[in-house]
Order: sequence, then C-alpha cells, then structure tokens
Amino acid sequence: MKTVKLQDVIDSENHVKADTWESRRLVLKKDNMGYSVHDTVIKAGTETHIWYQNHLESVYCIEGEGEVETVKDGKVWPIEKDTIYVLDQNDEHYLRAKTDMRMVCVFNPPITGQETHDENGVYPLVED
Ligand code: 9YT
Repeated sequence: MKTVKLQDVIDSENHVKADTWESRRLVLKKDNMGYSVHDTVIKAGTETHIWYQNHLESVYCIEGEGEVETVKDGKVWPIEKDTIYVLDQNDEHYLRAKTDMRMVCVFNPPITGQETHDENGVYPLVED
C-alpha cells in the first residue's frame, strides 16, 4: 500500500490550475486502481461548463456551496457540504460555485493527470 499527502501534490506537476478551478490529482491512471481521485477547489463566483463524454465522475463536496445545472433538462441541483453528485449519464452540466467549493472527485476511467477541459468541457480519453 501507499499514502499520498495533499501537501506533496500541491504545486507539483499533478496540481493543475484552470481559470475556474484547481485540481490536486492524488491517485492517477499510473497507480493502476481503475479510477482517479482528485481534491479540487472550484472558485467562488464561477461557472464551469463540463461534459465528460469519456468518463464517469462522482463529486463529493466537503466544503462550500453551489449548484449543478444539467443541460438536457435545465434541472438545478443544490450542492453543499456533505453532498455527492453522481454523473452516471455522462451528463453535460454547468457547475456554479457560490463560495469556494472543495470537492473530492473520482473518475472512471482514471485520468492521467495533465488533462484540462477542452472548449466543450471534455477531457480526452488517453489510451495506452
Ligand atoms: C468537479 C469537476 O469536475 N471539476 C473540474 C476539475 C476536475 N475535478 C478535475 O479534473 O480534477
């Protein structure tokens, strides 16, 4: 087994910074777990368009508050501390943060570490 400390990921190559979020990637494809685990901060007052067409993602909010809007039906899902949202349909959505939101994100398949959203809110599927 092993442990990974957030403090060792901060400002490493696995700390990816985008305009509306920063993600500290703790467990990645190279760890061969079949999923990746990220500690992500969504910045207060931002909206992010996301559509993971190649990945399933669960997102557990451990700090802060905001909402998710699913594009297909316009439904708004309030998100606060101790809420997990589960994108089981590769759901296209908008993620809006009222305050800074700290999220524990699990991706299947795992991401490699360097991905950031393309113009459609998608991560590419990285094959071996
Ligand atoms: C909640 C979400 O998907 N935020 C975008 C960043 C993502 N969690 C990542 O790449 O770590």
